[in-house]
Amino acid sequence: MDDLFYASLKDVDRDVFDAVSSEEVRQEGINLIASESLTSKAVREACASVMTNKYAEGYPRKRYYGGCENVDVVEELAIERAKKIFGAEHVNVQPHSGTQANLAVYLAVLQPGDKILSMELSHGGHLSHGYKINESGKIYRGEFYTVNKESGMLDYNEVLARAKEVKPKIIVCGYSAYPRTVPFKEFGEIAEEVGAYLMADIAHIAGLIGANVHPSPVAYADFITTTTHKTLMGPRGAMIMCKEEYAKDIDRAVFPGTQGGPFMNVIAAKAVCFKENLTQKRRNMNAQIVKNAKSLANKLTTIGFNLVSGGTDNHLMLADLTNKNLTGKDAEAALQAAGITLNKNTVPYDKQSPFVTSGVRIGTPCVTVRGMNEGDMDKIATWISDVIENPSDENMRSKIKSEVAELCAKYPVYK
Ligand code: DSN
Repeated sequence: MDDLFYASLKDVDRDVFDAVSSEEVRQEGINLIASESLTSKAVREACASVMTNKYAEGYPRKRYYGGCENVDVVEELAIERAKKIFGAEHVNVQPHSGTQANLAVYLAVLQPGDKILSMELSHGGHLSHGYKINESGKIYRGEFYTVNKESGMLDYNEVLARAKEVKPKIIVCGYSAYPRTVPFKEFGEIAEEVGAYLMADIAHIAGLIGANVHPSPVAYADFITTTTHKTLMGPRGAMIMCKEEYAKDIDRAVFPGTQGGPFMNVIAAKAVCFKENLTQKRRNMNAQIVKNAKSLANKLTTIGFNLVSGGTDNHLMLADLTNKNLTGKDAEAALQAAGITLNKNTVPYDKQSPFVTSGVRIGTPCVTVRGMNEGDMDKIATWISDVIENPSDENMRSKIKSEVAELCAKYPVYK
């Protein structure tokens, strides 16, 4: 081995080392991005392990490469633990991302041109649910349902009527920006009535489901996909769960259908995060994520914010800023300048473009993981309000920025 092989990142590549160090500092700020979380040291150790070196096309004990005895152990552990968390019959832990997982399900059961019925993107859906600029909408035909205009919530009769009109091959439920409980049972009934498969994309709420603070789709959905890096607090990646009768089709659709070699270091980290999710500590944490979201939503409502659907049942809320005369884009920038990171987001029936938007999405996973509680949510709500009501007041922003730093110092992420 040469010297380069043993040298540390700091010595080999100062540019990358500095960017990583700055990212560590940035992550000590307030992060309200609903789709992000923080990984444990153990998860990060597995991610950075020597398993990154191993090719393992195939599945445990049926590989196309020699030397897979150790990676087989971690893949089997990941599968077994995921089954335990969710009570699923079959699990595939190889998908590299949520979009890859969704595409594999479509490949397993759809033919080109078949119809996917899912939530309209601007109402909280996802690109990979049949949207036309994504492969899912190029190969298959995306048709969409919406939330009810008055309530901002899903309406069973409206979705059923749309399903009867579209006659889809698959219905997708589970969202990126829906603050309410997903009615999986009702979706199961609708899918049965129109003879469609049901796929639940639980990426955002998987940790909440594992902790029993959101109902599970397992009894109703044919296929369940999720990323592992949101409320599950695992590495960036995904998995698919399904009934045993679809196991072979799903496995074939992942490999060799849509992917080659699995990322075995990431699968090792998935196994670790699933073990963590089986503990009472993680269940409590997911319950606290929901409590904090409710608390933040209540405070924001009290001080004059319009939340889509009037509040939240899960880890996120959508604030409609139309009454504040500020776009989501400008609110995101103003809050960032005050040390608060979140993302602009369309609200249902938005008149602004997806790049500008009328709203912001606010999520509580990251602040909860580091230990913040309901009292801290009150402070965060007040800062959000002060910044949004005074978007060009730089003095106010810098005052808030130091208060934010003070609160964050009480809850360090990387000790
Ligand atoms: N899952 C999306 C989000 O909610 O941020 C990104 O694809």
